Amino acid sequence: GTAQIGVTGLAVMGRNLARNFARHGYTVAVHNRTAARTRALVDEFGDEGSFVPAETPQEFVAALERPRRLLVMVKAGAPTDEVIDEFAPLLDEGDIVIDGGNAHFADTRRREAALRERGIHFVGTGVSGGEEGALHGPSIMPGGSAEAYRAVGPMLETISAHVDGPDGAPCCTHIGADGAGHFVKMVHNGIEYADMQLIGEAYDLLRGVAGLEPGRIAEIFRRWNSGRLDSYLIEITADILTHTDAATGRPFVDIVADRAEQKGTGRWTVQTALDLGVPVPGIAEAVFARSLSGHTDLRAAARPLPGPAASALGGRDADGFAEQVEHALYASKIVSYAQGWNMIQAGADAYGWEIDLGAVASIWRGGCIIRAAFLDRIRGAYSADPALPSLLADPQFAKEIGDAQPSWRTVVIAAARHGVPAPGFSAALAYYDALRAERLPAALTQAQRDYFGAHTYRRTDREGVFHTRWSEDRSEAEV
Ligand code: NBP
Repeated sequence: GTAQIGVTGLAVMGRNLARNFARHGYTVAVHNRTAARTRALVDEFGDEGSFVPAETPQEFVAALERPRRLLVMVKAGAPTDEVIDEFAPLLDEGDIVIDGGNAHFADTRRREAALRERGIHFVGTGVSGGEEGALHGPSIMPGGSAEAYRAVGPMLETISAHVDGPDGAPCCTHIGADGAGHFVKMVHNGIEYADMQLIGEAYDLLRGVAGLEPGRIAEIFRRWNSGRLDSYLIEITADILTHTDAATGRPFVDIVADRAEQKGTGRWTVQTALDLGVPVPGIAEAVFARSLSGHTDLRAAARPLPGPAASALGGRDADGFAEQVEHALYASKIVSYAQGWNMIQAGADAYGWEIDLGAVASIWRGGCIIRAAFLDRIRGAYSADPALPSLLADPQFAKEIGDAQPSWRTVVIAAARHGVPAPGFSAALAYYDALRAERLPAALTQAQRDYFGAHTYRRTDREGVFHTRWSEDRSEAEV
């Protein structure tokens, strides 16, 4: 075979990744269960580079140079297992299967172990950036062994997004063994949910509290986008808010049904966080907010409930308020990224991955949905202190969040006073205050547990584990 890489699964993502490889000068074998897609790719884009179309798995495998590199881009879940089962018998020791689908990291761990038994490398790889990213440069998060990465890493780095131009830093790095790449991709998506929720709350507050129209809010977002909030999501938000619905002439945002859907990676993040015991309330609130929006029955039932009249601030001091919202958004963003990075560390601890936390920030600077100037700051924080326990402990972030917190509180108060839901802003503030608290009411919780269940407690003044005989004479026993 002569192809350096093969792509099987030629829907939007696979097709565009195959084209991206070809445009970078690689010979690409292409295959799809339904051969019409393979032919369509070569017919439409064959002149972009060197493609070797294959109709059958046998032809596809034969087209690849050794060790073979196969990128699987099929629908995540059972189809991935079916494709692996179909191809594995055709492969030899040392061949490398890359799964670029949105697999759950636990599935990736299982698949990697099974293929390793047969001497085949399995590189579960997170790919972010959607259809456009796949073609022009995504952010790529490969897991699997270091040996496998040596064989596929350079090609993946070549087709990834690059920060600061084509000769700049690639948005691809080896994340860690087995499922580490898909784990980190999952957390990326969780952070993306949180970012989107916080932006939604900022918009809602500017509208519901300051009484601003979408066009005016777009200008504010555009201004924010030239500052520390500079990011893809802020940029597209401004663009969406200027869009007018052609059919009605109304702001587009007003004619979209207010029910946010989800494909499940945010939910996976929160489920996994619960299993790992790592607090990620910012991500959880974002997942729950989407879920709540879809409960039309609950919402209809609650609609008659009383609340404050909307828009009490009116146009007065809208700019001052917008400034405060910017602080709240930025502070809440720091908190949700801090939670995301804690979760990556927790995953690394639980599964024995050596993840370079700064490198994760580095490869999210381009290509992916959460790409932002901010990520370079996170990279910098971890390069200054690789053992940073929390982003909130970084001196620069600590200073910024400290400076932001008075405005942040004002905004959360305004949200409550005006009846605008801001679960992301308030949960982030509660997390911030809980972490900084000298004493938490967890003391009372633990006392309650000891009261009703003899679950014991520790004391602040001396070592040991204690129980109070609540239903007897209330004497204390050391246990
Ligand atoms: P889809 O997720 O829609 O999958 C369609 C592809 O899967 C087609 O090539 C289809 O072949 C193939 N396929 C299916 Br379905 N069942 C199969 C089976 N049993 N055996 C062999 N092939 C099978 O495509 P996509 O949107 O391009 O996404 C591909 C992967 O990339 C997914 O895992 C997705 O989660 C992930 N991803 C998507 C995005 C995005 O923005 N869309 C971003 C990042 C990652 P057929 O043509 O014969 O039906």
